[in-house]
Amino acid sequence: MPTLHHLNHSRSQRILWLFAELGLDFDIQTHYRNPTTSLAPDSLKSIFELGRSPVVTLDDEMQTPLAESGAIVEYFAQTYPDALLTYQAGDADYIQYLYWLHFAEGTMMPPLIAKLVLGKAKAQKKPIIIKTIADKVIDAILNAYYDKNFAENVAHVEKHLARQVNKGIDYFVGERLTTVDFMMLFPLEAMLASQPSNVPQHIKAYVERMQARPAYQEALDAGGEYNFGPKKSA
Ligand SMILES: N[C@@H](CCC(=O)N[C@@H](CS)C(=O)NCC(=O)O)C(=O)O
Repeated sequence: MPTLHHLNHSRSQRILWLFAELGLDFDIQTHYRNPTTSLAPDSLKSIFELGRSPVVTLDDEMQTPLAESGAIVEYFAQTYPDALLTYQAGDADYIQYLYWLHFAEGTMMPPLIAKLVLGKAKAQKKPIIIKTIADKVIDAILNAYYDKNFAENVAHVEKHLARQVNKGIDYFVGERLTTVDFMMLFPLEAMLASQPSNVPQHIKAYVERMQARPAYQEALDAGGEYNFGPKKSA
């Protein structure tokens, strides 16, 4: 049985959702972020030397840790082909499928993380003189690159999802749930959780559709703390 090394409030929610959609039996070991630094605890380093999550260990002889959420979703999609979570070379949707699968970590996540980290740096307490200068530098970096880059990505995703909706399709790519949905939901729901008023309509509707899936809900229950999930109504 595979073991998922899960980190609270993290990309490993992708894997919990994937496992729930596949109806897979698995063990879960939860590691908790340091509440001050948000970094993963050292316990994860004993599993995988970079100490990041998600990581899956398999019951194979090699005990090789399988890391990178994109690699994990591909591994399980290929191990369970009957679940039809991929498109293959020769399929009409293959190029789009491949593009968006890699877009998630390759293009969407980097400016999102940079904005998050720089926002945290700005919010940190510091003497007023240092703060004034530091904030100017941070704003200059954001203005020069990350804000524009992120806004372009969001517009690109929104346009794509509008095309899917016009075709009457609920999913990110092709005509059915694929590994792209597991990969793309995380940055989109992180964005929706942190700046709900700035999220365009098709992205918002897509996130809500995926979050309403029974397997997604099951994954939420399995994972515990997750800041980017749907807001619980009071
Ligand atoms: N590209 C990797 C990123 C892995 C990653 O950075 N995970 C974050 C959680 S979302 C992490 O473990 N952060 C804790 C740390 O860096 O200490 C993936 O998709 O799996």
